[in-house]
Amino acid sequence: MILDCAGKSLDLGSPRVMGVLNVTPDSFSDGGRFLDPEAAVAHAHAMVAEGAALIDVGAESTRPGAAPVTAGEEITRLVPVIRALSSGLSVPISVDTGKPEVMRAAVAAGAGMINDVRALRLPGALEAVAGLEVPVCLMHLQGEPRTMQETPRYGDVVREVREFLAGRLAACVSAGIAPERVIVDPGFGFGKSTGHNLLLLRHLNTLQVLGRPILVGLSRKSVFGRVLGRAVGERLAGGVAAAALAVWQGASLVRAHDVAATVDAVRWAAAVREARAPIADGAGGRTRG
Ligand code: PT1
Repeated sequence: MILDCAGKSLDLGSPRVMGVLNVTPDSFSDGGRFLDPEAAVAHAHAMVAEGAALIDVGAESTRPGAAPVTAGEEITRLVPVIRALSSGLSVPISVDTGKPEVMRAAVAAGAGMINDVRALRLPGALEAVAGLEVPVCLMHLQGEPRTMQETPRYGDVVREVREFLAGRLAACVSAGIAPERVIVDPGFGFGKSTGHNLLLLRHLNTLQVLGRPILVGLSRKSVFGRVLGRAVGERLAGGVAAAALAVWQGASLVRAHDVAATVDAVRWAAAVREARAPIADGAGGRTRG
């Protein structure tokens, strides 16, 4: 499946890595490092050289407890970086935002995808995306970013996340957004306990009934701290293992900070997933389709 991201194509025929580019003063793992547009552009190019198929630029930190940002501030931080990237970068740029005015400004500056952790639930967001011609990632989030980790509650987390995403996909279609433009994401770490996150990864394959590509973001998240006892700078091996398991379960896109290592994990998991027994009839090593 090939997605058209404002003229740049994203080939999901095999799973890919989305590199994270934060232009925030307070991101949980690299806050403030890429606020300077030149440093941000250099980091994006480095991630593409490491094999990223897409760069996700965000100016609003949505990790638990992060401070809200106005649309004007988001636009001020994002637009110079997106402008600089869209001309020089071979891969598409996605913009991590829920605000309709930011979506429009980012696409006008050259972004080719919307990544919305609120799944187009802010007023005007569905209409904004309907009026743009780019793919959109719908993510599940329980509650509000600031307080979502206080009391995550589910009966059956896997089923509730799947039904939420099915509902948002239907809302997109009603708003005039073709389902072929939609990617879905269970939202690891967004209003989920350790057990909820583990169950969602264990049963990620059940999201395949939605018929849309699956994106996952686990890179450096606190669930690795809770399960493995690792600080934020020590979560690479856990993240790589999680990326492989996600691809094994059908994920098409893995959002990650550590691109080179994640690309190897994703390619390895895909190679094993696609392995087929040779036909034992003298077919000379050709494999079953
Ligand atoms: C994600 C994602 C995202 N994650 C998509 N976009 C973040 N589509 C930002 C923690 O527990 O998974 N999918 N955009 C980052 N969010 C978090 C959440 C960061 C939780 C850290 C934690 O540490």
